[in-house]
Amino acid sequence: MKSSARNALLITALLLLLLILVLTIPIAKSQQNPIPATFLTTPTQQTTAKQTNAAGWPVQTGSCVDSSPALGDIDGDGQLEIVVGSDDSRVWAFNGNGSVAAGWPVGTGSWVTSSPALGDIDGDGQLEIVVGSLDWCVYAFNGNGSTVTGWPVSTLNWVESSPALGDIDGDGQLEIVVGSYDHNVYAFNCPGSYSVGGSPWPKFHHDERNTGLYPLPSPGPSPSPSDVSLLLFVSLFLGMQPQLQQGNTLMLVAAGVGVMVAAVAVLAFVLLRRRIV
Ligand SMILES: [Ca+2]
Ligand SMILES: [Ca+2]
Ligand SMILES: [Ca+2]
Repeated sequence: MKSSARNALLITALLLLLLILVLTIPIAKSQQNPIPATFLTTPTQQTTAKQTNAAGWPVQTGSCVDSSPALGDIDGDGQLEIVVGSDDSRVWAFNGNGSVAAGWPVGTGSWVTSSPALGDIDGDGQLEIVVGSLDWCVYAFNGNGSTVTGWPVSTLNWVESSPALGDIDGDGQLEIVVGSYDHNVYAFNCPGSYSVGGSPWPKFHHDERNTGLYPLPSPGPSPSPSDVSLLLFVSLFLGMQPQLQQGNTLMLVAAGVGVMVAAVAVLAFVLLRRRIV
């Protein structure tokens, strides 16, 4: 092969490498700081929530509401309920339209300033509601408002704290962690196996960032740089637009770079052929 042909091939390879790097570096950076699925709400949804009440809301309890609401499908009907404590000494559960859920509210011995946590604490596949009360006790209720066997459990003073659910000792079983005005932090064993899906609202304000947002369906895994490179070459040789899961912008960038790569390759091929012939 002539030196000019080798040079053309080398230049083409370098151009291809440069284009792939230009595409994959921003994607690699985005994977280092992924946007949580829970933040993916539209500006329209946020604006509407601030300006007007949802149909059926607000709803009344019997006193002040210091507790923060927790969301979950506590009755298994596929719709979210809203669970919250009240200073009327009760725990309330509302349907999405503001009506009181069947079996609720349920009483405790004093104000419920604690915020509920929702999880499957007994391993039966159904959600339970765990919440503290100023009657010194931690309560656990089934989705229909009945009390879970073995609960409530008592501390030595008010339980203003909000329970947190998780496997704190790595044994695959759930623990309930909660503080008390008696200066202690308690961790109660539960028979339920721990899983993220089994505890959709495991703590105050839902998650470690205290977003208070119920998780949206996952957008799916982000494409790796190698996947993107492969898609580019597929688009180059088959003339297809690559389908990625990071939105239209990335799709357009990938398609544009694919076209550029194809153009460079064709140009290099023509130049090389002229040299050889
Ligand atoms: Ca429901
Ligand atoms: Ca359960
Ligand atoms: Ca555990």
